[in-house]
Amino acid sequence: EFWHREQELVRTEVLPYQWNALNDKVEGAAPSYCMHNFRAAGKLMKEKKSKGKEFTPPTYTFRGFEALPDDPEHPEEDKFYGFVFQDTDFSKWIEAVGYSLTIHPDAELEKTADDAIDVVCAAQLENGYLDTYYIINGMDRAFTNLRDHHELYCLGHLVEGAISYYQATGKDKLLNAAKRFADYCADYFGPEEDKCKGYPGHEIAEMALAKLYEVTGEEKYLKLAEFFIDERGKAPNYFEQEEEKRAKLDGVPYHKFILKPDANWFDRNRYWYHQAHIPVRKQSEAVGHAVRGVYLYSGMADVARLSDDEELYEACKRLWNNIVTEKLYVTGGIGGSHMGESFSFPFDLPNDTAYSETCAAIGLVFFARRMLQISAESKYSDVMELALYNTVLAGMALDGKSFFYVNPLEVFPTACDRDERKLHVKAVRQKWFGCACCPPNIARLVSSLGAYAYTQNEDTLWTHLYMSGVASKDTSQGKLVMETASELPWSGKVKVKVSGEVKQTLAFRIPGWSDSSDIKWTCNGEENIIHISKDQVASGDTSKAVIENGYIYLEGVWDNDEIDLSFEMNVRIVRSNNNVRENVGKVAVMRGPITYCLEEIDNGKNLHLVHLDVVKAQEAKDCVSFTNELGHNMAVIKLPGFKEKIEDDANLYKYASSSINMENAELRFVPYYSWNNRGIGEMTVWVRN
Ligand code: FUB
Ligand code: ZN
Repeated sequence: EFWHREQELVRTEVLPYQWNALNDKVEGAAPSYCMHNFRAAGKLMKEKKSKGKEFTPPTYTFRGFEALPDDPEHPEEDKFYGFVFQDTDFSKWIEAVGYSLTIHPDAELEKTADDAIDVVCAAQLENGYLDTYYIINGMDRAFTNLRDHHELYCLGHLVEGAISYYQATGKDKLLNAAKRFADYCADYFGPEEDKCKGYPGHEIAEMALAKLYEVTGEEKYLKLAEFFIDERGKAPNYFEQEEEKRAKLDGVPYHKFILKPDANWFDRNRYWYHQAHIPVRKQSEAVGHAVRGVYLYSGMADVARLSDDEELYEACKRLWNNIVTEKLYVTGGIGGSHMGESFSFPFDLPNDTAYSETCAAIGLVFFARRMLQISAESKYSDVMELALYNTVLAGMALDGKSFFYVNPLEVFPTACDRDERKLHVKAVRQKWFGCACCPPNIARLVSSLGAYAYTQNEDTLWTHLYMSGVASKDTSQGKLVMETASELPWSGKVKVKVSGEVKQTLAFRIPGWSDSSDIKWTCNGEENIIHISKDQVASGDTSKAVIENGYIYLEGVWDNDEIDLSFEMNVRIVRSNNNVRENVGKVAVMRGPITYCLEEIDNGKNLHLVHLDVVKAQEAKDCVSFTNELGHNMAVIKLPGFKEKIEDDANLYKYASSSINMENAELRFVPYYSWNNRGIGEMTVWVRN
């Protein structure tokens, strides 16, 4: 089954590999220094304890946003290395470990994790503060650069990692450490007069604190999340005030940045990057750093749900709609611009210079999941599924051993290191990154996918993603068990067996990609069948089911019943809204939740000269076949097209009336997520027609 393979890959390949990476033991890969830093901070804490009053704490020196050893062969034992947020490599890893242990107990992995937790906890200050960057470099400057220095981002990841590990194992050592750091922050930040009015430069603490509130029931965590959300973007801007204070501390003149006469667009709008340009509740356009954006929106959705905050929910809806109507790639990626890894202006979705960071697609999945928790509407789950099957999966090689950070929709390898605009685009997955945010993010999402497939309230269980597996729900009448066997993403056939003799409404998503759906089910020995058309109009005995917001709701007392869902899955040839300048005159091929692409290995060089014959392609029969060539079963699509012959005469320019030599070509499309698993070469999602 599709996702089981991915989860097994995470367990057997990715987690051990990442543990080595965290310990700088992957040959040829950029060192992480993550565990090195925890050890260095732990050593310092030990020294502090043994020296007592004699201990002289380090005083802060800024050694760069990324500090690297002078001699890479011999990093100094006591120094902090890596990015200011390097601790989060551990936090994401332990989060993935927790989820993975829930699916598959593994004593050896748990032991490794327990030992790692000991190292991490030994680095914590007595007051609860835990970010090795400042512990090692000098606490005198802690919380003086919230805009750039990620301390609250480290808090957020630590909290999420600790919760996952606690829920998986019942062990609360890391959870207690995370709570102590959160308590320290709750004492430090807040609306009270004597507290700091700052908020995270990189969001995540908002959703993490909301989760911590749900796990512990302690209101102060939700209040802190709310505070962070509501302070953001208020005037006067906190980041600006903070910068002014810092200039004083550094004894340097302070120039209000945005008033600099020669400031470019990006600088004039620098608080967009942090979604801090206007108060969050007033925001309608997704702007700035894309990962930060969707992490913020996820936190907003959590707080809106937990506090019944209608105004905040409205802002979430506006931001969601803006993303999906103007800023979403056909691969489910977001954040098209490499300038600040950010959302670009409306409809700017470049293919060959796309940023489309893996983490940003993951953040979109987080946001979708949270919107679904408030209101089950397939407009969220359709996009969640698109992001998952395409950009998120493309972020990892099929053997789990290399990763993409940037996910372009078109690649000409020669240009990647020669065209300045494409220097961020890699034509081949990397073993690891100095800034290794994406690989552990994939690991934590893939190993917790069950939580995205379902949501529930007291009387309803929703299925959003069709993954094979067992879901169970404790109800006041007993346990409901739902066993799903899904053929997705290659066929739209899903079988669900329900048992438990429990009265419950079961809701199933009708995928937006399906041209029609047939739902057959038995309940109390009675057989029912309903046909749903593309525009979601039902025929058959419609008294037995309700269709709402893209979900079919079946109510009943279920016991040993079967539900057959059959979603018609055809090849779809799609075009963009013509505001997307890049894609005019081009089409993309999709089938079910999968977006396809052409690769050089199948279609030869010069993919810019390839045309799809849309008319013939739409009529093509038997164009889908299955292959196991990449070690797992996947559907490939062959469609008729043409290829312009390369012109090898000496004329760079000629009259437009001069003929172009075309030859027929059978185009072989493969799933986008599988690209670059067969060596380096050209790739394109959008094809001329
Ligand atoms: O800043 C922390 C992480 O590094 C961000 O989420 C990524 O976009 C990368 O910049
Ligand atoms: Zn990332």
